[in-house]
Amino acid sequence: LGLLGELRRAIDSGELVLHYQPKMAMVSEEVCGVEALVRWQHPERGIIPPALFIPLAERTPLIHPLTRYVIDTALAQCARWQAEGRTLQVAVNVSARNLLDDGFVDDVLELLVRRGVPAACLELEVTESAIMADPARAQQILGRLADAGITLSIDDFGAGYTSLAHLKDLPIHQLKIDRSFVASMTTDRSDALIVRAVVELGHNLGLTTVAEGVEDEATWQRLRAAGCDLAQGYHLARPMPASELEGWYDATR
Ligand code: G
Ligand code: G
Ligand code: MN
Ligand code: NA
Repeated sequence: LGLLGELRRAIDSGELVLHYQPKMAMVSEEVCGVEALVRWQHPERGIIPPALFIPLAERTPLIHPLTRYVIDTALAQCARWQAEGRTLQVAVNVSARNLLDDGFVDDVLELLVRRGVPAACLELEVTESAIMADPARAQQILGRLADAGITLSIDDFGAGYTSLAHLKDLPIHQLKIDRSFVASMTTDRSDALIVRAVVELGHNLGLTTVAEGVEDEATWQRLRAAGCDLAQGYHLARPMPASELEGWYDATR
């Protein structure tokens, strides 16, 4: 049995666990939410990172129950945090194949109702390539999700090739600037210019801008000076299990 064959069982038996990485507002330094990142706690192979099994799952219908499981688990966690007075929006990564699935929107709305979580507490991150796979359809699906009150972000922005014509018409709220630009903005003048241009583009389109992969204080300062709204990265915190995230979050308040 290859990894893929084992994955179905792994989803059902709770071997997939979520780690959470915080996002912080750059001016107020308030933690506004977390990104859920899945890991596979394999009984024999140890922890398997998502890069090793998500691409496999994406080639099969297995990505549907997998994404549903991740959203449901993140929403259940969000509901617990809310009950404990921790106001954290949770972001989940969504694959192209999820967006093209007829049942996706209804599934997400049903999970929100079942977990009793307001739609505003959920963010979905979609890559540019997922949107460009079928822009008209993506626009329609994203429109239904946005109408329901879910926050929508374009992940890894700048790494793909969203045409600006599409970007203008997409019902999205945030641009997450790809970490390849962010990581080198203190050493590479072009990357610094690109980051500033994306922040400006985002703001001109009425979008919140998020820098991912912020690894040091110098990068944080540059981003803040550029007017970037939110930051995420090792400089703040690594992705952590829920219990660890709670300790970290409580210490920032
Ligand atoms: O956590 P890590 O940096 O190893 O994640 C590697 C990649 O896996 C990232 O591109 C991330 O977006 C993706 N990823 C992590 N969790 C999920 C998930 O639940 N669903 C999807 N589709 N991708 C995920
Ligand atoms: O593609 P996506 O943006 O969803 O990927 C998120 C991935 O980026 C996660 O796997 C996470 O572990 C990783 N990540 C988060 N912060 C940093 C960082 O500061 N530096 C690097 N190199 N990777 C990061
Ligand atoms: Mn992401
Ligand atoms: Na990203």
